[in-house]
Amino acid sequence: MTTDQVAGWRPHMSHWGGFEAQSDGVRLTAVRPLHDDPDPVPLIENIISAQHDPARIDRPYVRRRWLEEGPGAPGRGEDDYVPLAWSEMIPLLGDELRRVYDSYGPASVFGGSYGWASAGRFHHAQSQVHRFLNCLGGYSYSVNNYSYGASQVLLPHVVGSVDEVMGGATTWESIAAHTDLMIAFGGLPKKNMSVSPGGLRHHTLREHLVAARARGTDFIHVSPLRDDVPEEAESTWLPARPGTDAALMAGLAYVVATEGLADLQFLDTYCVGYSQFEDYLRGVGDGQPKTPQWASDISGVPATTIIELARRMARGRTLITVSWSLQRSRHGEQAVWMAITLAAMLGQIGLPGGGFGHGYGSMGYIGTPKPPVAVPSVPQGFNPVTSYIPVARISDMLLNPKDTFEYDGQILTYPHIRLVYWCGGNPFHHHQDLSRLREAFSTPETVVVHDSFWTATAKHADVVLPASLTIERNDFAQGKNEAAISAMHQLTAPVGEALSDYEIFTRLATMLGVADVFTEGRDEMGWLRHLYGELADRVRAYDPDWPVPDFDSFWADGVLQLPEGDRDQVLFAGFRADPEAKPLRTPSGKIEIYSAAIADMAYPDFFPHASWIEPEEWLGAGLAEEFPLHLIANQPKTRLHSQLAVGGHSRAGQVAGRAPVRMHPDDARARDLVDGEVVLVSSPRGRALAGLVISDAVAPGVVQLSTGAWFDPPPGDPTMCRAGNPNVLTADRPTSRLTQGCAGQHSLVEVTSARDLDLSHQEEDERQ
Ligand code: PGD
Repeated sequence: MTTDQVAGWRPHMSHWGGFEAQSDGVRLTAVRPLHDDPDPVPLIENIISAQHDPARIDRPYVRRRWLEEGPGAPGRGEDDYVPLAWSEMIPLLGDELRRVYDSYGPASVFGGSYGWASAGRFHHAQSQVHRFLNCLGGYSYSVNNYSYGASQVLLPHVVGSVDEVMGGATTWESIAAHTDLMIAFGGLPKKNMSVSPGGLRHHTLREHLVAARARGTDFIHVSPLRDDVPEEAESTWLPARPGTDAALMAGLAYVVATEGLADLQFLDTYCVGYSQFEDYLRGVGDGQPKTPQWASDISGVPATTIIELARRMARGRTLITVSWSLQRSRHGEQAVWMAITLAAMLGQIGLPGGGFGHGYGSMGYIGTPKPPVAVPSVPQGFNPVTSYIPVARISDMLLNPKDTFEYDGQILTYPHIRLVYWCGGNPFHHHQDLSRLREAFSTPETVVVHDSFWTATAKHADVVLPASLTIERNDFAQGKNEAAISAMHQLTAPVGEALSDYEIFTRLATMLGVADVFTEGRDEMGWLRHLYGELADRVRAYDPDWPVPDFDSFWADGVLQLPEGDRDQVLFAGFRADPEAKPLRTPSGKIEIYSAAIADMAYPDFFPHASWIEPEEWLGAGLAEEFPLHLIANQPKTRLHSQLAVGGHSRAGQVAGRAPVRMHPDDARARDLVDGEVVLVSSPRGRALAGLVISDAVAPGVVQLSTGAWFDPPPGDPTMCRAGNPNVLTADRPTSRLTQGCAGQHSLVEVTSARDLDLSHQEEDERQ
């Protein structure tokens, strides 16, 4: 034990950073960030204040009508719940699982269970649920994610890999040392970069920006939000109209092409299809040259600025980065492909500090070198089921069993789902058009949810099982690309009768006769020792001299440093150095500016080269008269997604008890709205109440309502959210037929005062 542990300080980790805490065994009595974290984030407070909130699920519950009338009983989302003892719940759920597997087979169980859940290698919720369902025979699954699902499909066609673009991104050290101009489409928001899956021990963004500025890197950010970049970057703001980045980049590319600034040798050696793209720029097929004026008319950025910027990009070492949020919109992939194309024209891909990146503004690990040793995770077993969906097609799947749909050159069939098993995610937070999702969730016979809180997803389940928080169990974590693992000590007893997902599945597996396969004879600490042992073997195989203490010493120290990746890592440096020996994994082995594979798919909404495609829901089109404002539904600042929304830091960010919606002063004045009042945000899909914040950091014509408020519809009206969840407003449309990703970032809306609305019926839900 360290001196601090004797004093009661024990280490822990969250997706938003590490901390140490003292506890009285029931709750945390003191918390401090890790002593060597240069810039810790205040989200840690949410953990302390949310733990004993009345919204915790204290014991197992079952929906009343499901219990009384059986599987398929109506009323999901409106019904009340009956508490059960674990000894009653396990056989009830075990029998239901057995019934569904025996009657309909494993493909009828949806275990896609998307969600971030919590940090921790062993208690990783998705791994646990997948392993358990595989012990029963498998499940219909989901592919890709909500974060960058469109890019996950596009990037393999264009540069041959997703992992390399994300994990192998040019490091911040390389940027600070070499980049003259970093142009960030979608900005570099600190709130996103403070988070990393699995956590991060050091928040170093500020240090990197200061170092880069000191050496002379200039930052420009293109975004509807001025504060999408930390102050340290001293960035120049280009407030482009939301969703028009691909057009703006095409205008930049036009200048590069027509002023002789393109690196033709690079394009010839490392790329295929530039001539088709240049034809597009010059308007050969459609009669519309993509001139700076054309780009300006669409994006709102002055043509002179576009011309100047293009020339400047060609003058020095330039890194073009696109945030993940940009591809989370209709045709959002085009901005990603266009950025790669523009970077290829500048000829700097593979050079230190140059080329392109994807996600510097989206996640803490982008720009951190990939460590050479991979940390083991819980094996998920074998899933013999072949039916799957791209993750954001959940409502379509539930509403249209056996229908076909297009995806990445294939025609797939939606499985007929009888039982949905969700563990570690909140679809009633993360999916679009929530009233449609509620309709979709009314179709299965049974919905099972494990969560720690009565989220809207838990309130749409038949069987609700209380999951412990990370501070109520033991684990260890590794942040993506972090060269360390961090011990996560159990800090308190679980609240009520909450159990870890592992313990819940172990009890179910025992009842169903598959405990040996599921547990392999290990308990929680047995698994931690086992995974640590595997890691120790891998580290020693990589470097026999690397110090790896035994598990107990690691557990007492709280951290094990691992071998580091290359701090000078540059994306595609190997390919640039020797394209023959290290080709990209594309059909041509090169960067595909034009993709013959995509051309073969002949999708009407996806051309074989990057292009500007106007979204259907668009300013200037019919809807704009009724809904003239452009909503940005981005990630929240005071919590991660919807997690711990009842925590103190999260609640402190509310305005008038609801999610804050930001609006430019001119737009507020035109609507006679005042700062701090409750407003109604409306779209063609629904309405959300929110608290108004008037700010000139938001471009005129734009409003920002972040995600994460727990969907809170009044009885009988699922199109309305009283808490301010923007996903009642967003459309459940895919990014495109090719990628079928989440397009939830944008919607057209109108904002009106709620002064005349009767808000008196907003008493707290009794179940909380
Ligand atoms: P979270 O709030 O992280 O959201 O969607 P996601 O579903 O991941 O949900 C995690 C849930 O898991 C929480 O309810 C938490 O309490 C629970 N949980 C945490 N730990 C555990 C555990 O150990 N066990 C169990 N059983 N439960 C646990 C996020 C998704 O939203 C993402 S990643 C993105 S990028 C999308 N972004 C947008 C967007 O930009 N705009 C819109 N409109 N919509 C989006 N949705 C997407």
